[in-house]
Amino acid sequence: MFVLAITLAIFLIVAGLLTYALIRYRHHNLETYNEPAQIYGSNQIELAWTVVPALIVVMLFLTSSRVILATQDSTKPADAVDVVVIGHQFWWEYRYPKLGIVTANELHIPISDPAHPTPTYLEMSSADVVHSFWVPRLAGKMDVIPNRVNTMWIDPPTPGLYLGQCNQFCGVQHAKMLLRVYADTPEAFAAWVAEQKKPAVEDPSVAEGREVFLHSACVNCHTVSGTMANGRFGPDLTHVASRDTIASGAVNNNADNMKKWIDDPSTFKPGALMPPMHLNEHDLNAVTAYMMSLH
Ligand code: HEC
Ligand SMILES: [Cu+2]
Repeated sequence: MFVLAITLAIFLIVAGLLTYALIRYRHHNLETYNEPAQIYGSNQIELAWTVVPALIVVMLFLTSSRVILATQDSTKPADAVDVVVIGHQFWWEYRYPKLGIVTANELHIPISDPAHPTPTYLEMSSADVVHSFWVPRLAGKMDVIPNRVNTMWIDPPTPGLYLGQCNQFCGVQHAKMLLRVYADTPEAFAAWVAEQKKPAVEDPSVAEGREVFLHSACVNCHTVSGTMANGRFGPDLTHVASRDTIASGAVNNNADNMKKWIDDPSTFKPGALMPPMHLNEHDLNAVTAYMMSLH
């Protein structure tokens, strides 16, 4: 608000003088027109228009750096939640090292009560190219860069779904690399953590789909905890059915979309780095049922 007040005052002065000059000195009649006095070289005027703006810029610089330093220096409370964020072409990996959880694309965090703060500290890096984590209602942008760890923290006080978008052009499907942050009440967050910590459910009714999954290339790219599938090129699928969307927010998560996705990801996301699996109709249905059982 302080910066806004200063810039607003500058705008009003400049725009006011300009409007005044436009009206006061508009010429009506060429016959009676006299050129106003022309001033060439004036140390006073030049000094004034150099020194005054320089002082204003120094003042704006000091005010903003105070806020930036205070934000970055805040001490991390013991109850803070740690999340390792890894950007991939074109999805987000989230690892909670203290909780032993790995998930993708939908970040769950607890809301933070100002009296008892539980902020979430993000440690961010990239598996391939530069991405950028940007959820406008939570914080500023932070670039996600290979071979470098950037950090930021977020602490929304109100529960809800906060949407965002990868904000550095990272390839063909950059536009569908969406961010979804779920700020949960402490109880809802604890319940989510308890569910995610469990190994994948072994529903006997989808045993056939599990076999197809475990005997195809899926396992090279995807992890399902408790099975031999431990690939890390694609999202962790241990609890994929618990997510509202698939493919980084590209489409809603339901059996129909899941089937189309597994058959050919380019239906929704041309250029996604999962190849079309081209399973036969029977196997495709079985694998889809298996995916939808992974709550
Ligand atoms: C070459 C590696 C590769 C193979 C093989 C592969 N996938 Fe994927 N998969 C990916 C990648 C990469 C993504 C993320 C794509 C994106 O969102 O841009 C993905 C995304 C998914 C998703 C969406 C997950 C989410 O949370 O949004 C599902 C479900 C999925 N794959 C299932 C399968 C199944 C089932 C198979 C085998 C039939 C399979 N995949 C084979 C790489 C692979
Ligand atoms: Cu990206």
